[in-house]
This record gives sequence, C-alpha cells and structure tokens, in this order.
Amino acid sequence: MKKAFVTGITGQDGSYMIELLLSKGYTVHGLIRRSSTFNTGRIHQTILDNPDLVLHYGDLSDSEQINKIISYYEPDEIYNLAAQSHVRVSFDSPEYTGNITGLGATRILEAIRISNYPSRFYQASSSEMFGTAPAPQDEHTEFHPRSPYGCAKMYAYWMTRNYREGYDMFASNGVLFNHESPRRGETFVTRKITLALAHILAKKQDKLILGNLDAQRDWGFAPEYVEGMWDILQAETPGDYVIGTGEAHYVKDFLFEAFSYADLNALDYVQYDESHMRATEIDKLQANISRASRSIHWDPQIKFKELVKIMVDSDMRLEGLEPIGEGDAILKRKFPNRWWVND
Ligand code: NAP
Ligand code: G4F
Repeated sequence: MKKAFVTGITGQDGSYMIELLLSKGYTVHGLIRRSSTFNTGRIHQTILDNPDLVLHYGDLSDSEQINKIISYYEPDEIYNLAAQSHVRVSFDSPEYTGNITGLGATRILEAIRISNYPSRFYQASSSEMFGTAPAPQDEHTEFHPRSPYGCAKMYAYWMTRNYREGYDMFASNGVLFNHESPRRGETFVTRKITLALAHILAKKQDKLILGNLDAQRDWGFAPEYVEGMWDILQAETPGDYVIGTGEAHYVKDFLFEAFSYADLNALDYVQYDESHMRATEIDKLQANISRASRSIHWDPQIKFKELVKIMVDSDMRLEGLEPIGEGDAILKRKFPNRWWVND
C-alpha cells in the first residue's frame, strides 16, 4: 500500500487530492493547521469515513514538524498544496507569502533530502509565474511574475528544479492555471460571483462588488487538475508540466455567463470597488497544454460554460434553492464514476 503526505488538505485542491488518493488505496498523511475555529469544512466527511487518513498538526513555517513527519513515515509521494494562495492578499502580506508559499517548499525538499528516502515530490506551481509573458504560455515561456505570490511561487518552482538536478530527486512542478469548483474559496472571483448570484436569488444580497473585469484567465475544473497532479508523479521521470484548458475568458464573461444562466442581467447588480484592484495585474493567462496531453495523457473534459453551470447549480443548492440543473447533468454525464464524494 502506498503512503502519501499532502499539505494544504483543508483547501480546495487538498480536499480533492486526499479523496483521490484514498480512492486509490493510499494511506494518506495530511498536514493541518491548528485553528481556534473549525477549518475542516471541506474534509469533514472524508475524515469520518476514512481510518487511512492520518492528520498531523503543523505549519509550513515549522521545519521541525515537517522533518519529523517525512523521516518517520517515509511517504512514497508528497504533494505540497499548502500556500498563502490569494494573489491580492499577497500584496498586503508579501513577507508572509514568501515565507509560506516560497520557503515552505524548500523546507519540504530539504526534509526529503535529509530523510534519504526516495519520496516523489509535487510542487503546486502556478500560472501566476508567467505574469506579463504573452499568451499562450507553456513550459518554455519565460516567467515575469506580477505579484509577491507569483514571485514566491517562482522561487519554489526553481528550488524544486534545483533539488531535482542537484540531488537527483524525483521532484516535479505542475504549473497549473486557475481551477475552480464548488469548493473554491469564497474570495476568489469565480466563487465570489456564483455565491453572490445564489444569495441574490435567495434575496439575501442585492449587490456584487468586484474589481477588474477585463483580465482574462484560463479556468478549469479542480477535480480534473488534481488527477493531473497525480499523473505527474506517476510519470517515469520527473519534470515540469503546464496544466490548463487552453481557453482564456474575461472575468466579465464569467460574470455574464453565470447571471444569464439564472436569467438575470449582471449589470443590475454589479458595482466596482477599487479595493479589489492590484498594484500590478496580469492581463491574460492561457495555457498551451501540448506537453501534458502528449506525455501524461492529461486532457480536461470541463470547459468554461460547463464550469460556470456546475458552480452556479452547486451554490444554489447550498442556499436551499432548486438548482437550474444543467451543471448537475453535465457532472453526471461526464463523471459517472466520480471519485470525489463530498459535494
Ligand atoms: P486554498 O484553497 O487557498 O488552500 C490553501 C491550503 O493551504 C489550505 O489548506 C490552507 O490551510 C493551507 N495553508 C495556508 N497557509 C498555511 C501554512 N502556513 N501552513 C500550512 N498550511 C497552510 O488553495 P487551492 O486553490 O486549493 O490551491 C492549492 C495550491 O495550488 C496552492 O499552493 C495554490 O497556491 C496553488 N495553485 C492554485 C491554483 C488554483 O487556481 N486553485 C492554481 C495554481 C496553483 P487553512 O485551511 O488552514 O487556511
Ligand atoms: O480569482 P482570482 O483572485 O484569481 P487569480 O488572481 O488569478 O489567482 C488564482 O489563480 C492562480 C493561477 O493563475 C493561482 F495560483 C492563485 O493561487 C489563485 O488560485 O482573480 C482572478 C481575476 C484577477 O484578474 C482579479 O483582479 O479576477 C479579478 N477580480 C475582479 N474582481 C477579482 C475581483 N478577484 C478577486 N479575488 N476578487 C474580486 O472581487
């Protein structure tokens, strides 16, 4: 039976990742932050259902705990999904973001090196590293990050490559473009829109306050991206892979698509507020996924309009409303044997 160690298990991707690994028969060790309130909303049922899930209190700033877990349990695979992952927040907390999102990866890499155990390592790298580089972006595109978050991710990316080259470690980067789901954090723009729409339909909210609507992002469906992370660690050799849908859409496209799916006009509800703007913005992210498609046979099934419907249906259900239903039908049709359980 394989053992995995996953950081960031309470987050969107971590919650899907532990469900995927458990469904494949892994014993999973997960790092979780101690919090004065519950931070296990996304993994509550998984904890109850799975004795093979072992939780360890810890923090990416605490190398002692990371060293102990890795040297004692000798995991076959390690997925570093923890981060201060909010780009806008990284402008307010650049040093903290560097410590966790950047140095956090180094702490794990060094713990693997010291343990002498051949754990395979996955680093959650980000399309934010591309910054102003012209779209579409791929594994050969030069990085030009535009946020403290992007800079921190770039440091972690290069440390992963350096440990691979210097110590012959199986250390890989997944350079993932934006991916969303019903479990997406409520302050990222897609979920903020779909949740606000559900609140508006439930008559609990009448305005949606947003920042820049003119940026373009390549949005995909998180459960598929988590499968891509696993595929990356099953490859014969370590390497770096771009994962995305290959399509770019404006923030305003997401907004109008979501509201028109619910038969509402977004212009009646949306307001602009400067506080959501960033000191430096990225105009366009769009993946070229040729390498992932060719080498690890990863190709996404869910594209933009389907993603919007899946998220709107889910947030309507969360608000006690009858979902419109097209999103639910897409999930049933495309993932009849889905391995994720909690939505
Ligand atoms: P997320 O929902 O924000 O989850 C972040 C996770 O990191 C949470 O479990 C959080 O714990 C944990 N964490 C934060 N600070 C920590 C610390 N100091 N020590 C230990 N754990 C800490 O992020 P996500 O969307 O799942 O993304 C997963 C990873 O992929 C992140 O590294 C992100 O930067 C990267 N990424 C995401 C995307 C995307 O579009 N989603 C794209 C590219 C790369 P709490 O629950 O306690 O806060
Ligand atoms: O949803 P966002 O905050 O995602 P962003 O900045 O692209 O970062 C996400 O994707 C990265 C991969 O490219 C990850 F690495 C990162 O961890 C995170 O998951 O913002 C998307 C766009 C931006 O252009 C932003 O300026 O939406 C714009 N936006 C407009 N109004 C807003 C808002 N973003 C947020 N969060 N909140 C708004 O009110």
